Amino acid sequence: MSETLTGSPAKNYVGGEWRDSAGGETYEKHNPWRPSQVTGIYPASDAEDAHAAIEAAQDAFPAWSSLPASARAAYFGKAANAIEARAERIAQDMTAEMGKPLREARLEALRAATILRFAAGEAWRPAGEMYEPSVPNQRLYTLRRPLGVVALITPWNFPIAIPVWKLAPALIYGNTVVLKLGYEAPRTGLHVAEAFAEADLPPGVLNVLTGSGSKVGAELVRNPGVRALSFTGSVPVGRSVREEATARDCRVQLELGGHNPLVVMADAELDRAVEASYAGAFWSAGQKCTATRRILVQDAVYDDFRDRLLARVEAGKVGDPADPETEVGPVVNEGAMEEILAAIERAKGDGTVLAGGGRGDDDGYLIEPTVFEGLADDAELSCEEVFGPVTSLYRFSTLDEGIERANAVRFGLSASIFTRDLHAVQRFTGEIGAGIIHVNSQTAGADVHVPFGGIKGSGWGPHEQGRAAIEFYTEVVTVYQDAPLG
Ligand code: UN1
Repeated sequence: MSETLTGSPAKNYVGGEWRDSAGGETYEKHNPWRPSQVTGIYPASDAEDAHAAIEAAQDAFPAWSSLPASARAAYFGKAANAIEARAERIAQDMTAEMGKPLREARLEALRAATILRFAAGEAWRPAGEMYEPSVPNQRLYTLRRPLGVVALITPWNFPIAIPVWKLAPALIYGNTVVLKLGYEAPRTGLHVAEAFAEADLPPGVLNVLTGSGSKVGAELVRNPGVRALSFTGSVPVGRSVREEATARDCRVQLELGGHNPLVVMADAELDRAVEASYAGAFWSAGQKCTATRRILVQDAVYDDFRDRLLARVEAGKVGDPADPETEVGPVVNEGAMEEILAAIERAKGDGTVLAGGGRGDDDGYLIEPTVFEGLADDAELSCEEVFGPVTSLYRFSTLDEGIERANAVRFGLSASIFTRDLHAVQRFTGEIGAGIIHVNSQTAGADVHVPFGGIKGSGWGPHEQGRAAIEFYTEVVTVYQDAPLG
């Protein structure tokens, strides 16, 4: 049996058992800060493992879906306690395997427990509606029913929050789950399986697989046993998932990329806007779909803002992600680093580098926090998502221009405005093309109890999280219930 740094089993969790992959294949995960360090060896699952997981989930569905929701919720309380009890280990593992700075990893581990507690509360909320009938002696109402087996394909960049924010509503509404973890962060997600195992969740209700999207993910997309599929990841993969799964009438939800603007008006509290820009662009090394990719600053304060942002970049703590002071750590792997550096090199031909622009460590996959200016709105970096610590400054004059240029991308996930002007806020919240809008706060971040999701090219299907999650994980049926005549 392979062991992780923390000594827990590194296996799939299927039908309530810890299993190696059917084919016995494994893969090694390395630490992006010190790449010679192996953080664990994990099952390289394939279609056979997906079949076994789907079958286990199908077998578990009748009993799980007929439990009262409050009985399902009882497992959530225990699993949330188990996650809290091991939160520091989860955070350490997350930092070691995918490089998220420890201070953010700690918050994310606790956020997972909060999501479970919120979802447990859903057990006591109405799951249908009564209507006035059109005829005598009738009850007319809707029921929300679980779908069956749902598959969750999750990314490495929020390796516990995203799996949990998908599985929590899926399970509480009575579905059973096959969860595929991000290839680059299996250990973090396996902690969730361990927490539910400790909570004595019935076997097969939650099945967790590690491995690649092309092998295990692809089978979840095509297998007719999967009734609904929620995917967070890249635009091209998301689109092909949508094509294939919708063609077989599988319900699909996609959370994809972003190209999120932060607009600074001349009356903004500049230091606050600088802080939010730094956090939005560089925390987690910019590897969030909600990261700040474009900072649009009104003429009158542009130079002042730029100086303050560059001073903040200079003062930022960059390096070892396991140091709790570190704000910016490495990117996830060598391939990602090469891609980001290549995009930076190309952008040097389109604009000026004000800060960073290169690799920050000989060994770790660290990229210096990088700020561009002078890029045209149609330059590659102004339109395409580069998933790393890279952001650009743009100068604008009127609010109309700021909104129009902020909207001039195909994505629409999150957006921020910094201003004291209520008129500007009303215009921005009414017109900006984004599913998540922040006023005087950074573009990233997501509370557990409100909808999360993009518009335009950033997503597909109902939003996630909060009460909104009920839309994806249940089907509505309408019941005309006439009383017997006699
Ligand atoms: C956040 O900003 O805290 O993959 C969440 C992503 C998004 C989640 C962002 N789906 O980056």
